[in-house]
Amino acid sequence: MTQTKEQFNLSDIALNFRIEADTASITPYGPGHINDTYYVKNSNNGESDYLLQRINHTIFRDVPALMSNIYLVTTHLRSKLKEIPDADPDKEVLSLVKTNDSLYYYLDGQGNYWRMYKYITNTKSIDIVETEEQAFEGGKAFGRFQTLLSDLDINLLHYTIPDFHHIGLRLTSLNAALQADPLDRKKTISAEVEFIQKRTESMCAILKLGNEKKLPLRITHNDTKFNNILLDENDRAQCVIDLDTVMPGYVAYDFGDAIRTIINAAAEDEKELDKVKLNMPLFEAFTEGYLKESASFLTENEIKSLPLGVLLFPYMQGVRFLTDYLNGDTYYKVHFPDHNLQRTRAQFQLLSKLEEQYSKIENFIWETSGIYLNNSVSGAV
Ligand code: ADP
Ligand code: GN1
Ligand code: MG
Repeated sequence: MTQTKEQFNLSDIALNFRIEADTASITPYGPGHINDTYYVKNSNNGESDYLLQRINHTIFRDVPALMSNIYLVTTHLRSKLKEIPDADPDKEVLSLVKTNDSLYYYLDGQGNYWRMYKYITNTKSIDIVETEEQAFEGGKAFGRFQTLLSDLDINLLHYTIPDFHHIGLRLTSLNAALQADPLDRKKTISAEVEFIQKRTESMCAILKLGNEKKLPLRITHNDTKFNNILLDENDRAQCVIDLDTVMPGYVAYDFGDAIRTIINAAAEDEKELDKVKLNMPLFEAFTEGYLKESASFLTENEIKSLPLGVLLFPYMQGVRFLTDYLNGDTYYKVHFPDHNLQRTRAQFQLLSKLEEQYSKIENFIWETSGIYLNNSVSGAV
């Protein structure tokens, strides 16, 4: 589904939603790898624009369950923000638009699922973080997101993609792809396979802690790329977006995936590997923002697991990109034939750099958590 250029009558699809708009134009929008996003411009000046999204139901198999999660989470966040002075729930939480049938998704005649959000004006999302202020704001946004959701009943949430961050199963899928090798691509990736094999055991550390019940499951975002935060004109974090994968998970997953995109001076798919460098001040600023908001509810074991997440995420993304490369690029949108391989190499380069700085990363997280907890980190798990 992701690779074909399908034609849709977007204006007709938009008419199924209760929008107050004279639609001026509907145009493709955003850099996402999974869903298709369109910007719905309203010709009535001063009235809301919208975002229309076709949900990738090959990947998200149960769209009603997914939309139920998003409804639950946005409703909870909105009610929590109402209690916070100076917060503006209309700008700081995504607003879903109902269909004429009072649902939050529209199923078209071809079996495509669509949803609509209000467009939040005067915001931007960025792929590569430039300033420490942006990184700090991003940390606060994801920390606050987890904190505000920490009192929502986790059992109400569906797993929108089962075992999404289960590294053991990701490696099983890679092995299956290596066995099948439908496009005869295996011969070009022996260095990457060796890189993965060397680290298999250490990368299962978070899973192991979870299985031993040393880490609690929380409601986490699970796709904390920096571009899933909307920043306002002054670079203040305004709204956490892209809520498809909000479900139970470990906090280290969100922390690690965010650092993966913040600490890297280059793009996720950088071709010239010597441009992949660590920007430590951005890591530090994000960590400070994150712990400032979240340290009050994190356990000691959770704080200790955060650096493990920092290593796990470039590894896991590399494994996933490589698996998709072997399988013939069926999951991620690609823009040229070896795109997934290039992404893999950039992620593994990033991981190598992170490994060199691991003790610094670990120490910084630990020391910073102490500051925000007034040196009284809870020992409970
Ligand atoms: P994807 O899953 O494809 O990454 P996102 O939900 O992240 O899709 O949306 C794609 C882009 O659209 C985002 O990176 C952001 O720039 C923009 N965006 C998403 N939701 C909104 C919104 N409600 N208001 C303004 N911009 C938005
Ligand atoms: C996908 O949809 P998007 O682009 O935000 C992927 C994430 C990966 C990311 C890598 C549902 O996110 O898990 O981290 O690409 N989303 C899904 O850029 O697989
Ligand atoms: Mg996104």
